Amino acid sequence: MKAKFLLNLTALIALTVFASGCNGQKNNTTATETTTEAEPVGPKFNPDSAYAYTAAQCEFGPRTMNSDAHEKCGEWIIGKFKQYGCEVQTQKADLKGYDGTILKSTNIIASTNPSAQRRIMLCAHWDSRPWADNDPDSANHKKPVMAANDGASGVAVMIEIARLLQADSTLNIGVDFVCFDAEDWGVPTWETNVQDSGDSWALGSAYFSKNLPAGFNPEFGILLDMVGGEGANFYKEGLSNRYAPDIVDRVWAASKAAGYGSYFPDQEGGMVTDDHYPLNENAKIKTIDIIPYYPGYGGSSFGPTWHTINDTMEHIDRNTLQAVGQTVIQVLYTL
Ligand code: AHN
Ligand code: ZN
Repeated sequence: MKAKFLLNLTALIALTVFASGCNGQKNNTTATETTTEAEPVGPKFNPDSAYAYTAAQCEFGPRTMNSDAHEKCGEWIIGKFKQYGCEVQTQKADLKGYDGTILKSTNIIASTNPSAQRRIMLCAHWDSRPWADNDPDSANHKKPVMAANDGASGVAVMIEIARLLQADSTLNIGVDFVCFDAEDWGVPTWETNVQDSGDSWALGSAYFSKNLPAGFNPEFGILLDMVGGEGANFYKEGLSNRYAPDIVDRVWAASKAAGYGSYFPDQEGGMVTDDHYPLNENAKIKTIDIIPYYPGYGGSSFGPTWHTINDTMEHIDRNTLQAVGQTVIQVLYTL
């Protein structure tokens, strides 16, 4: 693998300040400033397009497991990836929720350039959480989450990338877009008798990690989780740093080269049990998680709308979608 970073650290601005001292002698002071020049490569990510794909999913209503909106949205997602030239397969399974509910789960796998040996996985979950159990008003805890950010945003960024890849024939590698189902049926906060050991989440990706489609072998993966929220910053997530530090460094460097480094602080955030965990642990596919971290916010480190009834289009910011989308494009085009 060739690590080629288009990071240009050589823009040196020399400021020479001449000052006269009271004795008439000249003082010559030189200050040196280093800046990082952005060098974006690849097609331009269209934030309006990604925003529209986010809204389109929300228009079905909350895509909670076993619901009609979920079924219809799944068909819509498949149709979009097909429209943009991907080969699409589905992986269906009946999975058991923490409460015994049978969840009719469908993972959607959409591939560009199927004959390419060298492949990268992009992934996101597409189901909505059935309970807004982190809402400040407990009267809302049993209402479903619209999941504009926590669900639709990651899928939308992937669909926009699929559109761009179809229009651009210069990329020789293949991309496997995987939409995981049944991520967000994790133990709700009101279930004080049920212990949340972490394994009630990410059921679709756990199943996928133990039942990989034939020949599925990407070099690494990037999970997009809540990539459209206003005010989001993406700190280096702990499990990503543990399993795939080289991929984390590559993606964070790409964010700077793409011109979006301000969204990706070079600091570690929390550790999150998410869809990348089973991929790393079971399938041994190095996968990192791009997930927001709000260090100053008390309500949730994932931000103010997480698992609340306010996770709606009103709180989706096109600039966040663009920062993540253009960073991922940068990674794909600098491999
Ligand atoms: C846990 O709360 C254990 N994981 C969060 C994963 C998640 C939920 N991502 C989006 N929704
Ligand atoms: Zn969630």
